[in-house]
Amino acid sequence: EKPGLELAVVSVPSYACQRHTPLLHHNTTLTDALSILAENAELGENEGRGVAFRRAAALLKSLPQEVRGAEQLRGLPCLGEHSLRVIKEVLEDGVSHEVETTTHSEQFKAMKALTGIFGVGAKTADRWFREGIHTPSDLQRSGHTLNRAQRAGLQYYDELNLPVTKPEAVAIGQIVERAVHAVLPGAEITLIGGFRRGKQTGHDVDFLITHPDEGREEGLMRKVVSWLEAQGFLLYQKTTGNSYLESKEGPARPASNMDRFERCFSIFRLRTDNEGREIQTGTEIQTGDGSQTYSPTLTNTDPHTHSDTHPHTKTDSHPLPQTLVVVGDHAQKVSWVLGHSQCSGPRSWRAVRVDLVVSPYSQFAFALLGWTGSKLFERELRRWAVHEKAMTLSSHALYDRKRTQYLRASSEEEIFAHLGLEYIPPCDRNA
Ligand code: 8DG
Ligand code: MN
Ligand code: MN
Repeated sequence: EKPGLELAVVSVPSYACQRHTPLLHHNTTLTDALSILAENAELGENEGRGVAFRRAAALLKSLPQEVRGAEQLRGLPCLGEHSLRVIKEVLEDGVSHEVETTTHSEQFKAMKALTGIFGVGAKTADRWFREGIHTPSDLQRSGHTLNRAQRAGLQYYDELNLPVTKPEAVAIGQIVERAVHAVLPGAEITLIGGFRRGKQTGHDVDFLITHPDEGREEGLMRKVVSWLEAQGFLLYQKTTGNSYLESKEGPARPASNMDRFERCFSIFRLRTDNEGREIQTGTEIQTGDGSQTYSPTLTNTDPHTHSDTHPHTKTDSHPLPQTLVVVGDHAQKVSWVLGHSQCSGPRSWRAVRVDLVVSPYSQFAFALLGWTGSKLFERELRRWAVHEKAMTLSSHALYDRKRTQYLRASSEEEIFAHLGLEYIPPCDRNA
């Protein structure tokens, strides 16, 4: 009679890549609880345990309806003993004791806060935690020597922890497109990561860049980054490319399946107005009462960023009004959302994490599949490939170990077909 009883007899496949996992599902209370435990395991560098909780959560995300009682879970895969215990507790009591203890634990809170700093991983955070550093402020006061990524991470801590919205992602996409087309016309830019899966917010924005003429994409990242830097769009960037590009005497290019994509981890400086639209470079901005001109400048004090193109401006000393007006042909209102930012007063831009990847055209489908995520979906695809098909899948290629050959693909659909899987569209890869 219970509406959910038929769940038990519905057969649910055990790999997340065999299932449709939409963004919105029916069991968020349960999956939130399991995600906390997964996160805690990952922060404690217990990867296996983390994956077990993630798999259990992903299974629940794929169910067509809300689970109301533990009896509905009979026969379902992916639910280990520990996950089942947590699920039952939440179903019966509304909360799990272990989850509550975790979220309130000083260590969990500190590890989350510290790994929330761009450039800080679990190992480093744990070391700091043991030294009594629990917050970004503690870290700042500690006088620890930080690397360039961590300095940027600390500087833009608050805003990098604000979700990036879809309009902001679109605005970043327009900038990336301008940059890419300025240095290589005909190149193609694809939004990947969570936004491609239909998420409305993200922790960053991810793009994949390629060019239909194989080879034209070589060395592209460097040029794109130079263009973006010259235009003042980058607050931070770390580009990794093929080493042979750095010097003519470098090692020969490895086989195409072995090489690693040119990649750029960056922090963009995104000008924003109320709608999250990007304001064109060079727009003059003035305060509402017209008394004070605010030219969009970097307010950071890090000498490693572009002090040459953007003179430092200390705005904390004379805070600006809440609303700015863009002076020009079409005056626009600009509102501040980031007045609390550490190193600057209110201003008309925000820092956004952006990942750029360049792939050769022949590997594009693999790169697209590999960088669309979710992370668990990717992991499950590779696990399926190895254990069920004796194939090796990467973001570069698919290798058939029985036939000892690479399998070509020019679309994600072809890759799923090679793997003997039903095609799962990006919006259903939210495992
Ligand atoms: P979010 O940003 O909205 O929080 O979620 P996301 O977009 O799904 O997460 P992400 O951390 O931006 O990662 C997006 C995808 O990129 C994810 O499927 C994993 C993949 N990815 C990395 N790093 C690497 C890497 O080094 N190699 C490959 N092949 N893929 C990677 O994040
Ligand atoms: Mn992302
Ligand atoms: Mn990313």
